[in-house]
Amino acid sequence: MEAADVLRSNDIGTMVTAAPALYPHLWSWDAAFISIGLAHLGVERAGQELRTLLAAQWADGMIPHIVYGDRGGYFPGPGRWGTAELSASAPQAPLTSGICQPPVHAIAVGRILEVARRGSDEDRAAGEKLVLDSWESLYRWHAWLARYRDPEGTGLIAVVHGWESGMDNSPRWDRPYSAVVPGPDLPSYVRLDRELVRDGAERPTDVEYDRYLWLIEEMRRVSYDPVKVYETCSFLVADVLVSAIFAVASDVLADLGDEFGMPPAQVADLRAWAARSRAAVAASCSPETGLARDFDRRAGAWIDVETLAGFAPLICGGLDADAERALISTLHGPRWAGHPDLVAKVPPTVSPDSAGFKSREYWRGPQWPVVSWLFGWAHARHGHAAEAQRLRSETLELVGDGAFSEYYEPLTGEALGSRRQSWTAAVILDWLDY
Ligand code: 2M8
Repeated sequence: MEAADVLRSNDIGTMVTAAPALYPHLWSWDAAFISIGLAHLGVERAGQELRTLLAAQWADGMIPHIVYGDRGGYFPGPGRWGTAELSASAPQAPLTSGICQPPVHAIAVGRILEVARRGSDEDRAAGEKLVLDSWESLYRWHAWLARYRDPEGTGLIAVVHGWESGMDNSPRWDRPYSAVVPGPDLPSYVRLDRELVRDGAERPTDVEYDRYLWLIEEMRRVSYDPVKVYETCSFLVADVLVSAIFAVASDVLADLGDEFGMPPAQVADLRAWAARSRAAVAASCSPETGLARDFDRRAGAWIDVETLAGFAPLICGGLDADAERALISTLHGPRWAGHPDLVAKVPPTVSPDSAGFKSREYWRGPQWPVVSWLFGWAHARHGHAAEAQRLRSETLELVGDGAFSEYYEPLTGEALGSRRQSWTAAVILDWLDY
């Protein structure tokens, strides 16, 4: 009931904001997870959430990472991006940011349909209508990623900003960000997040923020043209977790396409993208650690930083059975989710045994319930039922304080970041209704 209350109280009518104060707008991948939670309260409202997001899809196919509502309260706001003035592809309304986030949306549509089919006739009809109404938009979104973020057809999808990964300040990005040098003409700005999360150690640093804002300047200068962004942006990294999500979401979308009679040529595209990305994720694995790696396209080098993203092959499959079993054991073993110092056996974003581990700092160590759900969903899909159950019960334990926090301190279980974060409540609702 409390999880449902979080979603209802963050619902401003047209959208469920990602969090009440810190994130008072709609975020792309949050909206997908939120819609899964909403499905348990009513399939129609779940579909509406995705429709709000898809209504902001750019003409070229990109789904933007933020869709702004009409309240301010977040920096950077639409004025800082200037997408409506600068890009012919961006919508004039609603206003959006100029980058994207991980493509989890087809996963959400698939899950909503499952939930809908267990409900009333109206729920079932609403779930099926959502598939029919969203399929083409999602196909165009996947086509955009394949075309503009992997123009050489490697299978690894690139991000041009740490925000696009969703794991904004992960140590994965430290080296690529060290090559992002803000110019003296970076317009001044005032962070609002630091007013809302008082403990600075829980948020990215000011040095990091300067780089985040500088990348926006670079993109403004090429009017968000995706070809020029790819060519000129000083941050360009092939993201192995985004690629794994892209692969499995393409599988889900292709299966829905077959079932609902969508054009066979488009379904074939999705299957080809899925196969290519799955193979590329598997091929990225480090011979030493077995973990998948990002590739810094600007530096031309693999990023050998050990983080939770290294378990990307467990999201999309594609390893041989022995390698997959070994990776599962590592994820649930004593260096990661089974680390003896953790309060709950939920994977931290960085292992406590890693030099880069920071127990309170955002994507540098804390446990994120939403990421745990994603791994749990993938475990169930790939036949690892016991491990899926463990993630579910351990995450429910972690969030048992009822704060529905954005993230948790792994060594103490302390709630961190925003309270009443929508995607945390949403995945808990889904798990309670399994
Ligand atoms: C965080 O990112 C935003 C920028 O997009 C921020 O820090 O202001 C990340 O955790 C991201 O993954 C998430 O989608 C967003 C909203 O919850 O917050």
